[in-house]
Amino acid sequence: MSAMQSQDPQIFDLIEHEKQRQKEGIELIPSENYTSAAVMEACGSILTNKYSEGYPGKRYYGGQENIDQIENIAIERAKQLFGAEHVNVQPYSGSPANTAIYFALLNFGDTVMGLKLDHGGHITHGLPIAFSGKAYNFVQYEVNRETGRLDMEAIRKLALEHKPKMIVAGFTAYPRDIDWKKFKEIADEVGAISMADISHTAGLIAGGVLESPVPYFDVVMTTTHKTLRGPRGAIILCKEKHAKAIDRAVFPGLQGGPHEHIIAGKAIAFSEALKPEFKVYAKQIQTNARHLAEAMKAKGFKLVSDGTDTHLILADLTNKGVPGKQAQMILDTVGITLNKNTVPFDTRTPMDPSGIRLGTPAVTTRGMKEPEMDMIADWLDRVISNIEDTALHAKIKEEVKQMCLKFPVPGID
Ligand code: DSN
Repeated sequence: MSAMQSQDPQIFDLIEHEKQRQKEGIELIPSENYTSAAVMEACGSILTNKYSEGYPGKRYYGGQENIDQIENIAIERAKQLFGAEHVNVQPYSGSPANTAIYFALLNFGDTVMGLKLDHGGHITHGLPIAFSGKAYNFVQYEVNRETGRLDMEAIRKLALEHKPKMIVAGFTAYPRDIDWKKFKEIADEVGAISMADISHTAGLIAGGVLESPVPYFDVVMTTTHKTLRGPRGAIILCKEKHAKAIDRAVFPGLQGGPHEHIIAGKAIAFSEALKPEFKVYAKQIQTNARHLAEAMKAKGFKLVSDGTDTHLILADLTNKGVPGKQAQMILDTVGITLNKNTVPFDTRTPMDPSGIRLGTPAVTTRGMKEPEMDMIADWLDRVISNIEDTALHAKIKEEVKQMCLKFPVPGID
């Protein structure tokens, strides 16, 4: 019996049920993944006991001889993986990382440009009710109504009009590749700092499938747990000239003691992403997403931007007559997990939007390929086209489970 099982059976049982859910279901939330057993061991290690405010070689507490080495290894591996001049591995997660970047390089009230949340941006990219939207004067750009894609000329015009101090690119619900060079050109033209949030696509960039903003941009950040497949957390990469400001903003500006158990997990994930097999994984994520997108289109799904270049698909279910919330709820009951999502120019509300967002990082980690993508498209179609048919849902739930059990889950099986 494990220590947790005997001491706290209530939590133990819930984790066991969650294990079962993760094994028997299809995980399509595009920001989720299955991290390796090695990463999980680091995150569950005795490193959680240690405080280490400061940076390697400049800490406030004693006993740092091992911690400093771990953090330095994480930094060096991240630099190598992304070709970055400077890396801070301490941000607790994506939102604190973005906040630290703004705190480092802007003054409160400065004008910043970011993509609107319901067009694929993030709450930290200037949502009016969020800290970003309250502390800074965010001017929000949109995608084009007809194409569902960024209109770089419209973005340039907005930048020329508002002269932002920073332009934020990189998104959470945008299925297409991003023209980093063009964004950088626009930023340079108006004298803005260029900031890229590659939280969703970092694994595809590290795996060489998508172009990287790191050579061009002043600052780039990513969470470490999405396509990058590491532990929950984030890192900030920047040009050397911003290094001091970024480090000071993370600590002591915004955070206290870094989570060194997670930093150890990040270091392990970076070494995994540096291996040749990660390139194969990244390519297959994209191949699976493209295949799934085409298979969904063949079943009459309407996709925002008509497809994907990445790991992510955004479907507008208006033509299917099923709102995103209901689709998410019913798909949950058959073991298919994805999330309801607004689509650009949505006429419904964020809590009950028109769309669903799905992606392939987790299913690709399990080894699923094109034939399984066809099966997934078929199940999505049968469930959504028969949203009230509980007998059919029960049958599909069993089919989903039988397929899933053929594909091991790293860290569980
Ligand atoms: N929650 C993340 C996502 O799902 O994209 C963004 O913070």
